[in-house]
Amino acid sequence: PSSKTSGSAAKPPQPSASQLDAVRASIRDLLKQPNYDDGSAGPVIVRLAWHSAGTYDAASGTGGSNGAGMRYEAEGGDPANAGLQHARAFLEPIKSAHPWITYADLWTLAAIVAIEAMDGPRIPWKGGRTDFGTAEEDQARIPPRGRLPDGAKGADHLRIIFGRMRFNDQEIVALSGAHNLGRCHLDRSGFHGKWVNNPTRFSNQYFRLLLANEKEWRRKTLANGVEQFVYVEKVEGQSEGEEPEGELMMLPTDMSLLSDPVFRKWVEIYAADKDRFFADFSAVFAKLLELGIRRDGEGNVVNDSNVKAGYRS
Ligand code: DDH
Repeated sequence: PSSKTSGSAAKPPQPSASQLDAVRASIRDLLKQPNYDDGSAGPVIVRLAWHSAGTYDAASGTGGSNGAGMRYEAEGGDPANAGLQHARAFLEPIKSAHPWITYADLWTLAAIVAIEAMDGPRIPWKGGRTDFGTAEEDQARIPPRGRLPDGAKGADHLRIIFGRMRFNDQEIVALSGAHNLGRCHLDRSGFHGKWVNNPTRFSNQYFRLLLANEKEWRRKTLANGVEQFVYVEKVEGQSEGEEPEGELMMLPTDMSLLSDPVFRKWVEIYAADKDRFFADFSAVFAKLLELGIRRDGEGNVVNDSNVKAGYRS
């Protein structure tokens, strides 16, 4: 780490490779959760990291995974973040056992360890994020609510939300492939079900299912009035007045990847080429986790006010 800080700036000690490996091992150990969802904490932890980073606004330089602002009501209470308290609770024992790591680093590191443990690609990760405290200047850096995507919308909405983070069309589709993991919960988002048969194994199945070669996607209105799509046998005509039944689901935003021709091109590429998807996903997820984080030439994090942190992995 650089030593050109001006005296007062507190630098967290640089973790040794073995300290970081110990955190990685603790994360791998807690992924198996037989009594939770599909038996793994992995998917909800991935979503925690994504929502911590996905608040980034390139124009103002605000938001992003630095700070771990979701520990506070202002960000944690955003309805878009409903359910992510489970991910934070899963990780709490790791923070207690390895107090040197910041929450912001732990959440992002846990996601890439989880993705790899679920048969996904290796994803580069750098540490050095700091946690916002309760001081007014820190709290002022917590991003406003409403910056995360709304699953009920379409392609234009995706380009606005992800364009704000400076992601292009290819990156939007690659990122969306994270819906290979996990499920929707009625009591969190109001949507219901999982995207793929095995939601704890990372693959390109989501893209192959989207293209629906064997069955078809039908619009369904749930009892709560929320509209999603379900995967059903192809049948001639539509039975009147009855909602279709199907175990697998898509959000309206997922379906917009099919109806938009540029998005669709990438869906077809990723459905046909798992290695390409893994390589592109690894690159774009790493980029997501770095949004809003300023580093000096040596990779050390530079904060607005001063150089506070001083390490990288
Ligand atoms: Fe997502 N996502 N996501 N998502 N997401 C949900 C669950 C999970 C949208 C909406 C939802 C990404 C993009 C989008 C994961 C990862 C990622 C749920 C269900 C909704 C709704 C929440 C619940 O009820 O518990 C929308 C809209 C978008 C978009 O506009 C593209 C991205 C980019 C990622 C990522 O990680 C890169 C994961 C994992 C889950 C499963 C969570 C769980 O608890 O299981």
